[in-house]
Amino acid sequence: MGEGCVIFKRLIYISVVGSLVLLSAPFLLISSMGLLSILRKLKSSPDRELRILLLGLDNAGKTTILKSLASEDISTITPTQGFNIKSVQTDGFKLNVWDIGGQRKIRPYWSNYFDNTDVLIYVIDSGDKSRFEETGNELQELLFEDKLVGVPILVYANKQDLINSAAASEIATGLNLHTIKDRVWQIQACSATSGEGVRDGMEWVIKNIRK
Ligand code: G3D
Ligand code: MG
Repeated sequence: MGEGCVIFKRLIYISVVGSLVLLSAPFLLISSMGLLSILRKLKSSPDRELRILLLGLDNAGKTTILKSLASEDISTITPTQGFNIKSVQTDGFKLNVWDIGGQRKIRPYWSNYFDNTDVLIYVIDSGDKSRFEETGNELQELLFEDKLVGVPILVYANKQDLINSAAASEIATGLNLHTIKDRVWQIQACSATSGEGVRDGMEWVIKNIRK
């Protein structure tokens, strides 16, 4: 065998191994990233940020969910005065979080935050049956918002760890979620304190981000 042939074989070997390493790199990368990072990588481009609205009545568990999602990723949490809105911004990713209900007077100003929403996440305290009607009404109003037409919605049936909590299916029926026909929706049972179910919900979000 000539020396040229050996060098040629080596070159082929190096290029095959090199390609395999290059091909597997994205998968290795994804498995080592947090969910928010994956969201960011999937959606971010220099001129477009991913916008998620995280809404629900006060005490539903939004802040706890946010903390459980964010881990080390969140760089700033800025409470906006008067609105009770938190804006979480990382590069290519923006999460607007606020408590709805009891803030009807400022509702006209909300629309600033509705612009270009990619996904709406609505959090419900599954243990607080006395407020199911109130939270259902708020959700209905959101579904009628012009700027949120067609925006995918994930409902977290939170606090599933409480013994008196309603099942996600019960909440879906009570809130008439099955009548939603103008967008994709999902209800996800979760417990923000234990973290159970939170990740599953975000995986649905990733799959259903508005194109
Ligand atoms: P909000 O941001 O929607 O207003 P918070 O709600 O995240 O501040 O949570 C309100 C309270 O509910 C907090 O209790 C929080 O610990 C609790 N909570 C949030 N998620 C869960 C859950 O999944 N299970 C249980 N059992 N409690 C939860 P405190 O006592 O701090 O007010
Ligand atoms: Mg809060």
